Amino acid sequence: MTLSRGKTTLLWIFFLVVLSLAVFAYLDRDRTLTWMYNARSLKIAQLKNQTYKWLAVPDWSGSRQKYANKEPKGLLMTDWFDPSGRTDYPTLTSWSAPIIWEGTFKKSVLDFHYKQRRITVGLTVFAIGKYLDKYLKNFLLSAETYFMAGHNVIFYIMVDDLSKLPQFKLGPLRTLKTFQVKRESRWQDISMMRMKVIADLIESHIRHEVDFLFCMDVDQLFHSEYGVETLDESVAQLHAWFYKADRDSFTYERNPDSAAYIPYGEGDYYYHGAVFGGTPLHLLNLTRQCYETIKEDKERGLEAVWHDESHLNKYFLLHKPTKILSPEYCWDYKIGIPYDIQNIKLSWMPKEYEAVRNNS
Ligand code: 4GW
Ligand code: MN
Repeated sequence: MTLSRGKTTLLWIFFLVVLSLAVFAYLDRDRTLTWMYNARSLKIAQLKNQTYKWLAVPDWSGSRQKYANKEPKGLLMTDWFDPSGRTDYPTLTSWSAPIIWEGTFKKSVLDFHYKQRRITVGLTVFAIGKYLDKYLKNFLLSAETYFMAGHNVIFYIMVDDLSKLPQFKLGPLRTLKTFQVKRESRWQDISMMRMKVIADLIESHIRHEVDFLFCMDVDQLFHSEYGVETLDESVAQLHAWFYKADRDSFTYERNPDSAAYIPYGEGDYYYHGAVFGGTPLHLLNLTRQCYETIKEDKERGLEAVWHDESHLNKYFLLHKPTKILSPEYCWDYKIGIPYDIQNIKLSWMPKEYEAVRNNS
C-alpha cells in the first residue's frame, strides 16, 4: 500500500509533534519550564495538593537539601556561637537551641562558611490590597540592602495585582519572583491563607531553588544586617511584647476546642507570626500543619485568637524550633529601646488602620 504525498506529510508532522512533546515532557520533569511560562499570573491557590506523596519520599533528588542541615556542616556550634556573649537574657533554650542575640555569634566565621557553600536564601512576603501600595516597596528596598547581604537571595512576592508592583533595580545576587494570588475578602483569611500558599509554593518551586527560607509580614522595615546567623532548620521569632513576660500572660489560644489550644501552665515562649524560617522541607511541614489546624477550626466554626500566629505557636510547642531569634530581629519601636535591644535588624511599621483596614 502506498500513501499519497499529502498523507505522508501529515504522518511526518504528527510524528514530529509527538516527538517534541516527549522531549519537552522529559526536559520539564520538574515542571520548571511550565512554571516559567505561567510565572506571571500563576494562581497558586489552584495548585494541586501533592504534599503527602512528596513528603513520603526521603530522597530529595533535584532539591537543594544538601547544604541545609541543622548544624552548618563542618562548623561546630562552639565555632560560631558564644552563649555567654550576653548575660541579660538566656541564650539557650531548655532543649539547647541557641537564642541569637547581638554579641552571641561570630559573623565572619558564618559568612565565610556559607559563602563557600554558595547558599541561596528565599524570602516570601505577601502584599494584598492596601498593603501592596503602602508597605511592599520600602520592605523590599530595605531587604535588598540588609537581608543576607553578600549571599544569593530570591524574593517570592505574592500580590493580588501584578500591575501595581513597585519598580526598582535589584542588586547583584538578588532575584525577584512574583506570583498572583486570589484575594480573600476577610483580612483574617488573607493572613491565614498564607500558610497554604507558602506550602504549595515550596512544593512546586522553592524547594528546588533555595537552601533556607524565611516567611515574613510585609509591614516591616530592615535597619541593619539580617544575616546568616539566623539560618537553621527551624527558626522562630520571640515576640517583642512578650519576651520577658510570664507564660501565663502569653496570648495563646485558650479555648480547648481549638486545634491551637495551649493550656495555662504550658508553653515555652510566645513566638511572633511575622517572621519564621527554616529549611524548605521543615517549612513545608510547618505550613501544611498550620493550614490543617486552621482548617480543622474553620470546620468547627472556630477561629483562634491571633489567627495563624496562634497555630504557629501550637506548632512550635509540639515541634521545638532549632534556633530562636531575639526581639532585635523584629522589634516594635512603640516599646522604646530598652538596654537589652542593642542592634535592631528589623522593626514593625506603624499601623495606620484607617489606611489599610478598608481593604478594598
Ligand atoms: C485589617 O484590616 C487587616 S488587612 C489586617 C491584615 C491585613 C492584610 C494583611 C492585608 O490587607 N493585606 C496583606 O497583604 N496582609 C498580609 O498579611 C501582609 O503580608 C501582612 O504583613 C500580613 C499579616 O497582617 P498584619 O501585618 O496586618 O498582621 P499583624 O497586625 O499581626 O502585624
Ligand atoms: Mn504585620
